[in-house]
Amino acid sequence: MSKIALITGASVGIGAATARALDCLGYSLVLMARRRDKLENLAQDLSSTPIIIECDVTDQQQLLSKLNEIPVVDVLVNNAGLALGLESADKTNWDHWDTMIQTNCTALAFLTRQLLPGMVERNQGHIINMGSIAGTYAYKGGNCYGATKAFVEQFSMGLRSDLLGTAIKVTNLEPGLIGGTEFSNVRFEGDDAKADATYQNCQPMTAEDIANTVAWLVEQPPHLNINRIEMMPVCQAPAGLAVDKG
Ligand code: 8X3
Repeated sequence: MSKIALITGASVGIGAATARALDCLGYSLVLMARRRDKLENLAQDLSSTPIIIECDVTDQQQLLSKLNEIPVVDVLVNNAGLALGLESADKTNWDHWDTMIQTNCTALAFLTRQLLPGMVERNQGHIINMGSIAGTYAYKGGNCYGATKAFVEQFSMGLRSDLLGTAIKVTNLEPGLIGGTEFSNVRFEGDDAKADATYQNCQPMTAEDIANTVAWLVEQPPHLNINRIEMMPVCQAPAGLAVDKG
């Protein structure tokens, strides 16, 4: 019987690419996202029919009502997340911060909390959390987004601690700059010029680069847990601390 992977934020970007990659490995998929039409389009590309769960991960009541549609999950890819804005912390829009905290932290923890008891009972599972290099390295305007991803990193390591003694794996995957997805368009609220400028004169990673890494992760032998993977394109590096001499 094929293994089952649940991917949140599966409609586009890393989520959709991960669905394709795990489909190639023979996984049965549970695809969760708000936009059913995009999930249905994605389903056309897959070799087996996925379970489609139209759900806003930040809506806990809605999510609870969908839990009975979710079968026993072997791999949970907590991918749903977003960055909003790049303003300085003193000028930022509070709603942006609130939405990032609700989506990147609260929803991720909530869904994990729902599925974890079953994984522990079966002594089987792999939780792959989508972190970010922004959780480790601060950059201007990264403020709350980076903090949410630091939460994801520490949450992942906390899960590792709690799950010691079980066969359940936890990995925090921490990508840097990725092009060709909605990420920057969402961050800049549809300002395509700003989004495009992010990738000018550099070659960012692709959603497929990250999906291939997820596929590699789930292929590792049972005794091996990859705690964290940090990924950047060659054109990106942690460029050191800033000093204001003005
Ligand atoms: C986003 C990574 O480098 O675009 O998670 O800030 S970066």
